[in-house]
Amino acid sequence: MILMKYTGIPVRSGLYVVTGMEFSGGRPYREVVSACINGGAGIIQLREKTWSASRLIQVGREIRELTRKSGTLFIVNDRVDLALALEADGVHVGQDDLPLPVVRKLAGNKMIIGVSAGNPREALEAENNGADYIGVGPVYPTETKKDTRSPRGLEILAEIRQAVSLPIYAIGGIKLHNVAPVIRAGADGAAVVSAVVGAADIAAAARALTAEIERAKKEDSK
Ligand code: TZP
Ligand code: MG
Repeated sequence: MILMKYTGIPVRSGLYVVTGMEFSGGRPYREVVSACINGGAGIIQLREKTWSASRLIQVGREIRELTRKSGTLFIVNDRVDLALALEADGVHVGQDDLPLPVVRKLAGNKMIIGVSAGNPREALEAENNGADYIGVGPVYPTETKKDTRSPRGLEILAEIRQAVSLPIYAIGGIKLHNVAPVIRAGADGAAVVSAVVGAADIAAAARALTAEIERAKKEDSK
């Protein structure tokens, strides 16, 4: 179980689900998020790049309600203003978003801040500037994010693991069949979009991934 440095909030599991409505076939947000939670996701991130602020707030409120009831962490992608307005547990920023010190100033010390890092230098900088966790990716090739860098591979994940002590979530092309190696390479958890929100049975997909992550972690600690 991972503890976030500032908040001390425990995370239910190593599965981090990032939303993306275009992958979930028109199913209502409430249904998708409830299924992720029922399947054991520890973190849900609201990530809808094309949505207006008003739609994000509307759906964010529903997610806040569902995540709060279940003890699941709720993270908002990119927007610290929306994260604050929604009383989310945290915000996730990339290298081209507001710089971490600025986000920390706005968010205060009670909010989780996750930062995307693609190499050890970015990861160390995030750690030194007070990030709570690092997202590393894309580890494997992915069709979900078009503007992303080339796949980082398990080697860079392992290098980043050596460089920082923060919790690491690997992302990008992670599926049930290839999640164990990312845990073995040093990730504390796996962040996925299509493998869960694109599944026919979202809860079952989340449950299987959660179990596989936990199995790989146990194997790792033997
Ligand atoms: N950041 C790096 S890869 C990615 C994001 C948001 C998309 C991951 O999606 P999928 O479907 O799990 O490959
Ligand atoms: Mg971003």
